[in-house]
Amino acid sequence: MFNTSADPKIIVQNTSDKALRTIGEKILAGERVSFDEGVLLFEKGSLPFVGTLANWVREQKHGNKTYFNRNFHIEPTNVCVFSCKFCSYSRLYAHRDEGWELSIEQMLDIVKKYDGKPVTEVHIVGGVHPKMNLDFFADLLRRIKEHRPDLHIKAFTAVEFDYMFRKAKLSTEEGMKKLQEAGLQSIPGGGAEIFHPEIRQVICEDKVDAEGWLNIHKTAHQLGMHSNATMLYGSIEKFWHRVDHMERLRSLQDETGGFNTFIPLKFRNRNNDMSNVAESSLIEDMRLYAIARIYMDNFPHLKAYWPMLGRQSAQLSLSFGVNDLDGTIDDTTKIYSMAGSEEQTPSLSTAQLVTLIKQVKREPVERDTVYNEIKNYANADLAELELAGI
Ligand code: V47
Ligand code: SF4
Repeated sequence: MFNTSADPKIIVQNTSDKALRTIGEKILAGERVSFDEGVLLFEKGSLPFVGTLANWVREQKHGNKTYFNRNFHIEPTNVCVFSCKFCSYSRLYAHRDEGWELSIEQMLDIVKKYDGKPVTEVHIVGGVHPKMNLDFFADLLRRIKEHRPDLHIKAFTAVEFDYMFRKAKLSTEEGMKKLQEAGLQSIPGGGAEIFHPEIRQVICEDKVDAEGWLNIHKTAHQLGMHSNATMLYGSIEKFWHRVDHMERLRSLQDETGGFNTFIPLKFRNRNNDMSNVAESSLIEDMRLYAIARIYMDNFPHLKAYWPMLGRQSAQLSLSFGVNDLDGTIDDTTKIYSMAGSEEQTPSLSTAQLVTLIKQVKREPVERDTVYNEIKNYANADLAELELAGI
C-alpha cells in the first residue's frame, strides 16, 4: 500500500490535474466540496490523493482516536412485507413459515443474557412484519427499560417506522413521541440505501422513499434524538448517485445537526436477487470511505461496520477517514453473513477489537451511543482484558 499520513500539502502540490489540485487546496483550507467536485473526486481522485486528504481530515477531527462501543443486537423477525432486491435476509411474508418472529418474552430473555455485563447499547432492527405493530414495539421498549434502565435503546430503521406509523394512522411526530416515551433514545441509519429514485426504484421500489426517510430522521432530531445514516454502495449506482445521496444527508445535517455517524455499507451479492452484480474492489471501498470523509464535513463520525466489510478491510479503513468500528456485537447478526460477508460469526471481544485498532497504531476508545468517552484503551493491558474474558 502507501502511507496516507504523508503531508497532504505535498500530495496536492504535486497533482498534475488542475481541477483536482483546486479541490485539494479547498479541503486543506477547510472549505466545503461541492456536488460537482464530489463527482470529480470519484472520477479522477487516485487512492493516494483522496486517502491522504481524508486521513488529514480524520486526524484534524479525532487525532488517532478510534471509537467502538459494547452493544448487542436483537432482530425481532426476518419476515418482511417488502422485497428489496439486495436483501439476503428477509423471508417474504408469503413465506413466513421459513422465517422467525420473536415474542416480547423471547426478546427480554436476550436482554437478560447480558445482565451484569458491561454493554451500554441494544440495537434493535429487523424485517417489517405486518403483525408487529407500534403498540407491540412500545411495549417491548418499556419492558426493556423496566428491566435495565441504563441500557441505551437504539432501534428501528425509517422503513420500520414508516410502516408502523402508517398502520397506526399516526403522524411521524405522534408515532415517534409514543416510542420515545416508551424508551427509544436513538435511531440507527438503515433503510437509506441510495436515495435517488432512478436507483431506488430498481433495488427497493416498495419501501419508504428518500423524502420519507429524511423526514423521519428530521422529526427524530427535532424531538432531541440522534441518529445515524447509511448508504448502500457498490451495486448499480453511478458515482453521481452516491454524491446525490451524501448531498441530501449533508443538507439535513446543516439544518438539524442530529446525525452522529455516516456508515457506508458495501453491497454484498450472495443469496439475493442481485447476485449477478459484482461487488466493489478493496481499492474502490477505500476510495469511497475517503471521499465520504471529505464530503460529509458536518458529520462528526465515519463508521466502518466490520461484520459487513470484513475485519482486515475495516482495519485498513482507519487510514482512509474512518474513526469508528461500531461495536463488539456479541451475538449472531445474520444479515451480512447471509449476504456473503466473510464474517460468518460476527462477534469480537473487547480485547480483540482493541488489538485490531492498536495493530494499525490507532488509539482505541470505548464510547457510548452518543459518543461520550467511557474508556481509553491506549495503555490497557490486553492480557488482563483477556483474562477477564472481555
Ligand atoms: O438498510 C441489506 C443493508 C442495512 C445487504 O446505525 C445490505 O449504527 C450490503 O443499517 N449487502 C441494515 N448491505 C443495517 C444497518 C446498520 C448496521 C450497523 C449499524 C447501524 C447503525 C446500521 O443493511 C439495510 C441495508 O442497507 N443491507 N442487505 C447486502 N446484501
Ligand atoms: Fe425488508 Fe429490510 Fe430486507 Fe428490505 S432490506 S426486504 S425492508 S428486511
